Amino acid sequence: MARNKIALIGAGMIGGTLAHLAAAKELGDVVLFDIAEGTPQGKALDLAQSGPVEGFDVNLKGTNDYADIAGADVCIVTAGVPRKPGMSRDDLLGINLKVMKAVGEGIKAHAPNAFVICITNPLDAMVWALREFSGVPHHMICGMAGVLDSARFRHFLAEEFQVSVKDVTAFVLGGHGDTMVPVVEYSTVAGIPIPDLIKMGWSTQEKIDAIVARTASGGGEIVGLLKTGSAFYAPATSGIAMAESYLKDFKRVLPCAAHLSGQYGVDDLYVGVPIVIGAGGVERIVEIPLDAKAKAGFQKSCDAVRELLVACKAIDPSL
Ligand code: TXD
Repeated sequence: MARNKIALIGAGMIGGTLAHLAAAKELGDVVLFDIAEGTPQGKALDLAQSGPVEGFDVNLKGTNDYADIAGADVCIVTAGVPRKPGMSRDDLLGINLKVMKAVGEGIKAHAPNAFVICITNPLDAMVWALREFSGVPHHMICGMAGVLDSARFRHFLAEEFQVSVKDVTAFVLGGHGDTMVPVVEYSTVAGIPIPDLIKMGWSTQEKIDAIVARTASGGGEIVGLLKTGSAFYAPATSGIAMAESYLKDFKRVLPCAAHLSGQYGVDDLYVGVPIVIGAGGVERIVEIPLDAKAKAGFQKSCDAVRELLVACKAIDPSL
């Protein structure tokens, strides 16, 4: 049986980390694509040379030619520019929308049957634009944001509760970052919801509220520290979890930006909801009942995403 083929469109900080994780986990052969000449080729060769030490047998190739992504099973897209201090994710829209057009055309021409995972920011708008430009079916594309936001939430909760991260689950909805909606009633330690943990004296409402706020601005906190770019280890790890669930038909239930066609009362919008990712791509949208507060937060998130789409259409009338 031929190995899976994973195409990474963008060989920057996240792209290089994606390649490293995909190779170390032997998810399949890796093609690193970028417009920067030398970067994908250099990173692919360097990673290949780590193979004998790490013990992985996969082929890694760097390229500036879209033809080399032909037949990819998965395409993970990080092409574009990241934030610098003082920039919002939305400030990236003008530049990265043009990048999504080029990437979408590359995927359409060479890997139309791939499962596409978009990471480029502003994520909720870029995944929609990439779908428009690439023409892939709605169930074969989603955006990585919620897995990262919930990972940040889970890390802070595990620290607060002094328990293993393995036993902390987090439920986030909505747009990436500032407008994300953590649903504390569905976030648990070993199945015990956070409100019950507060009643059990494990924490206080104030501390949990502060954790929610820190999670929502988690990306900006790292941009402020790094100064030269944004987070890349946790984003790459999150993208790989989604790719692995597709390639191995794990049917994981993960928060991702997916196409809604009426679920949550939302039609024709990509926004963060829990989905089931298996060999069929986005196999199911998980629709949970929301209380008034969560419903209001989710609606605010959807409104913010729709505003970004208006901005996209103003820039590119073909959308
Ligand atoms: O949760 C999330 N979705 C976010 C996403 C988490 C963190 C970062 N997020 C976004 O991912 C970030 O705001 C950026 O939009 C992307 C990629 O971030 P990264 O840190 O990897 O940026 P780099 O290191 O600048 O890499 C981007 C690469 C770089 O090598 C460019 O040469 C390349 O993209 N690039 C292109 N490749 C192909 N085609 C085109 N047109 C192109 N333009 C730039």
